[in-house]
Amino acid sequence: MEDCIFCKIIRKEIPSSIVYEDEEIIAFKDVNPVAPIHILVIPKRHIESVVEIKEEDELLVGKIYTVINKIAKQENIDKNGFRVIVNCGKDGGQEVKHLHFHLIGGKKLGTKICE
Ligand code: DGP
Repeated sequence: MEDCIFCKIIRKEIPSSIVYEDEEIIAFKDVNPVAPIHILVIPKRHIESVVEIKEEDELLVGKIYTVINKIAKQENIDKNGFRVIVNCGKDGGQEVKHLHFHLIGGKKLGTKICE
């Protein structure tokens, strides 16, 4: 059993504000939102980061984007747009070692995508 904070959220050992869930994917509000909408979309399977994605995960990772599409509509940000960010590793600023997609929107975002 993974001793990872997001795995604990998946197992409901840590409370979170869940906005979407199916057998393979869960999405919940980020605890430190940087915009009015800031949701983390994650696979339930523990994949550490982008560099740990394997061929067998291709369908799952593709499905994450259709889930993001659904959530964007659900949260009413599909028309105005949003940003999807995946941090990877130390230089990428990844703090939680469980693959996650930040879905950020609900305001006009800055044009800088990195500093
Ligand atoms: P990253 O820097 O890409 O690894 O982003 C991790 C994000 O996870 C960060 O924006 C804060 C969020 N986060 C960390 N711990 C928790 C938690 O326990 N609950 C929720 N909802 N979000 C968390």
